[in-house]
Amino acid sequence: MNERGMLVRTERVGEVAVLTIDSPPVNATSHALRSALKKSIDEALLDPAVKAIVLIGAGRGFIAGADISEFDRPRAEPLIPHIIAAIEQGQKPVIAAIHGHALGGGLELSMGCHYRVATAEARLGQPEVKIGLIPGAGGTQRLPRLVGLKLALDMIVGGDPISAKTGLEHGLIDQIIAGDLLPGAIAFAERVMRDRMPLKRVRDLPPPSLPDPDFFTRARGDLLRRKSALTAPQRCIDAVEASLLPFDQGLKREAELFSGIVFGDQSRALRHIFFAERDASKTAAIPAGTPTREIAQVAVIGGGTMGSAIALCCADAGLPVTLIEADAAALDRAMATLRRYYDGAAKRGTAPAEIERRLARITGSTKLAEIGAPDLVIEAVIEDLALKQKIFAELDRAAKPGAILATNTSYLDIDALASVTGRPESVLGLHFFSPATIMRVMEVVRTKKSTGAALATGMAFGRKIRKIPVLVGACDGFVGNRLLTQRGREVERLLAEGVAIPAIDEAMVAFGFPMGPCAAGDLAGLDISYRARKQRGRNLPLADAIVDAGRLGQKTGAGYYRYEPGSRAPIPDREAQRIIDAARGSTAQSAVAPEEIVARVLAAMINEGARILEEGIAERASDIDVIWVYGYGFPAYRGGPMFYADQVGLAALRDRLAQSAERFGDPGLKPAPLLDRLAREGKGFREFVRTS
Ligand code: 3H9
Repeated sequence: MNERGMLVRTERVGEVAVLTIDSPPVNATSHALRSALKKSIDEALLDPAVKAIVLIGAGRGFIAGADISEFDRPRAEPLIPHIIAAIEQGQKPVIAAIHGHALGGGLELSMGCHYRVATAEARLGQPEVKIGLIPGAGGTQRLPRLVGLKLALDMIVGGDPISAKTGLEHGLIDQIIAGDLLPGAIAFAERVMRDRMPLKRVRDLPPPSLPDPDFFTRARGDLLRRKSALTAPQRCIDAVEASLLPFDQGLKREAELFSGIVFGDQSRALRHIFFAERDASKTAAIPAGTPTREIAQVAVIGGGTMGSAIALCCADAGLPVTLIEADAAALDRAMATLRRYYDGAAKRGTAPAEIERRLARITGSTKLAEIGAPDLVIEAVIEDLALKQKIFAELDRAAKPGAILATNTSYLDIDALASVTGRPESVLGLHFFSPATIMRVMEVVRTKKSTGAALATGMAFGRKIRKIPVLVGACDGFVGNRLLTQRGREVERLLAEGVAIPAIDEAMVAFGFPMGPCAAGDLAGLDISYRARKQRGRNLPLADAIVDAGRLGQKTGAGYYRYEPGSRAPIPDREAQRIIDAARGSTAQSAVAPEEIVARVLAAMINEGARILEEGIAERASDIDVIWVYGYGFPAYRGGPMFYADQVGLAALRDRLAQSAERFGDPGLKPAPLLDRLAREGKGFREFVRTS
């Protein structure tokens, strides 16, 4: 919005009216913006001095689409199609001038204009599918008419944007403007007037032609093979197929399909995650304007699975990194891991020169004194407090003043690590999730003494290496692993009742997890959680029995399942069941319904989430959702455990937990006080706001 509070500003340049859309941060088409835009276009169309109109965005881009926060409410007119109708019915050329992003409703609006010009760096896309929607303002009808069915379907079902160059090649863009966009767009408008170029209405183009008769059957088959539980991609195909119909019929079909999913659970959950992901970086612990230290150089201590992966994340993001290992043999192993990763990257298409550049950013050494002058050191050695304290004391001496010392511990006391240094204010946790090169989330753990500047730097570092950083409090397991522990306890209880291993996994996969908890344990290595339990004096007799039998998961060819050499496919194994039966002293099988398995496992996790919120370990429920969606594969279309809890209803959850606590004699299952309170007040976790 400009200084006069106007969302759309009109200026005249000769006979061209320039309408600048100015609604930070991304010019999303809120109701207010749509109203202002419709009014400005109507005025320009009526003004006899105006012969052509240029639409341009102020700030970072053209328009990022509809205002996603408005989809929970009934849509208020004017809608984007009304604005497009005004343009199409008008007799003056309207040119969309695109820089940055033209996404969703933004691209749809531009396709309602007669011409589109763009800067070379502009990105054009229909990302609605990523928030569980289809384009709803004519995109499924106009895009295929402009670029053909194949590219349109790819863009609408995949949701990824294309470049202006690709847009130009396929007829979406009429011209790429080399210099400044606005003068270039005005010059284009003047040419349209001078040469009396036709007012091209995309709706008047003939329907796209089918590349082959099986085109849509194949597209549906591809989707089926991906076994996606998402509804939106299917609806996208249906809507694009309707572009074969006469335009208005296709538009009507699009509107029906859009209405059918916009209030559905999947889209609501995905929209929640969209905002949750962005909210995670806003935290009261880091006041606005807190300075961050620039991270130009990183050191990683420990080149095991985690340490190597963290070094790779840094190198991939352009950061030079020194990797320190205890001895030459361990360093060789770590370097071999890095090379294997880049061999994989080469197979996936990364150019050899790029791989060389990334590898060259990683220097290995066996001496802590050789860390150089990093701005950030991340310790990722085994979970041994005494060893970590020794390393932190040494790091405090070796690292330059002001450098941040971080630990990747999953559960050890970070304050105890900070206490051995002379810079406890610069110590924090940076907890990565396995596999760290893939999982997008990172917990930034604050200690009692970490300063806002240190935390802000940790968060900025997370963004720099393309993670979603979430600030959490220090405690045993932080946020993610505390819920994981509860999941493990409930799985153990189900196993003890005689529920078969595959039955548990199948139920969780049917709910939407990419793999079940037992298969996930096999993948991660069962010895890791086993060791963590033993260090803390905890037992899970059945899970322990599997490890005690030498079955550590995929790496030993057997865990909860068995694995053929070279294969990661879990095969149900009688021997694993026999070990569990021996440990529980029974062979009696019990059939618990899949829905009941899921409900029990999730209730235990959600209860822990409530405790975490109450203790202030997470700032808001949606942070827990972000951690579980991006750190553990909780299905995004279910919104994360706390969002899901709100859908189920907290009163029902509380009653279930109370019954389970009594039935199993486990006080850990008693409803958390916060869950109980919110349930009594008829509220959800979404409404929980910390007051202290
Ligand atoms: C649609 O268009 C449906 C149509 O078919 C019409 C149907 C009738 N709405 O991501 P960032 C906020 S559906 C509301 O951090 P970046 C965002 O929350 C829409 N808010 O920046 C954040 O706020 P805050 C289709 C939005 O530079 C701030 O803007 N479009 C929207 O990393 C900055 O965002 C999409 O799905 C929005 N549409 O990335 C595009 N977009 O500062 C969604 C952003 O308070 N957006 N915000 O945290 C994006 O992909 C990225 O935001 C974008 C910028 C690439 C644009």
